[in-house]
Amino acid sequence: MTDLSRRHFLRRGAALGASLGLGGCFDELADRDNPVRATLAGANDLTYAAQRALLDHDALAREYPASAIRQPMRPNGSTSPRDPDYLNHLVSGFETWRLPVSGLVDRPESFSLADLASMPARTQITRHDCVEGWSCIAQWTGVPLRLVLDRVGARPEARFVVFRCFDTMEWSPTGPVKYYESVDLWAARHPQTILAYGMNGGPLPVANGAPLRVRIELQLGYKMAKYLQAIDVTDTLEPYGLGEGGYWEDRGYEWYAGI
Ligand SMILES: Nc1nc2c(c(=O)[nH]1)N[C@H]1C(S)=C(S)[C@@H](COP(=O)(O)O)O[C@H]1N2
Ligand SMILES: [Mo]
Repeated sequence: MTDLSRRHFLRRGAALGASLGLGGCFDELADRDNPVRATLAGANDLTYAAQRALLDHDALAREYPASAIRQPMRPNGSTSPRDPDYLNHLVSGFETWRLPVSGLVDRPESFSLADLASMPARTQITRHDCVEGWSCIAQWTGVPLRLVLDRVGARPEARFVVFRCFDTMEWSPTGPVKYYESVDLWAARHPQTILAYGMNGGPLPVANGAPLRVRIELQLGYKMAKYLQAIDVTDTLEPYGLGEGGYWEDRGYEWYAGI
């Protein structure tokens, strides 16, 4: 399949999803023969270059009306981190939680939730597609990541933004293996890429990543790191995890998870 016909197929898949009347989460995709599922699986073949060629910053992921929101947003992966530093923040209502944004930046800064909430906000109702084959529509509110990158002064040589998370996925002989993710600066600066502190009109629930998670609406669910602990601006992914750019990427998933 050429990239263009694959793109066409993707659009058909999205339309099919919409025509099923999916006002929220659905599990029809659990059916291995479902074409939407094939679309999601095939999305991993959409190369980075192909999507970049077809999309520019004005191309947005589809946004939905409020009537499409599913309450609550179906949680997945870590839903209740037991890590002591996370639990300390949780019991104190994230009062002293700060998000350090550092690395290849001119003005490293640690942001409190109040700092982030005082910056211009964006609210969007989008469909989250998990690679496992389910989707869920929710409303997200947060600060565009590009505003944060501009404030810290991301340097021109920066290539990636790495999201480091509180939650331990497993233990290795050298200690806890924490969830992490990364995107390139293009995706980081996309208008719908936000650091979300709000969901469906309320604060972000713990199950969905409190106090802060990223939304990257043109990519699959596993890119959308929850329980953010720190953000690094970098020119290499090598020092993180096994070097593939994310917890799941280190275990074989595609780094560029376009939908
Ligand atoms: N820190 C962290 N982020 C994560 C995960 C996780 O286990 N830990 N799971 C990912 C996956 S696979 C999905 S589908 C989404 C689920 O987000 P939700 O719980 O809001 O549905 O979070 C992603 N981000
Ligand atoms: Mo997922």
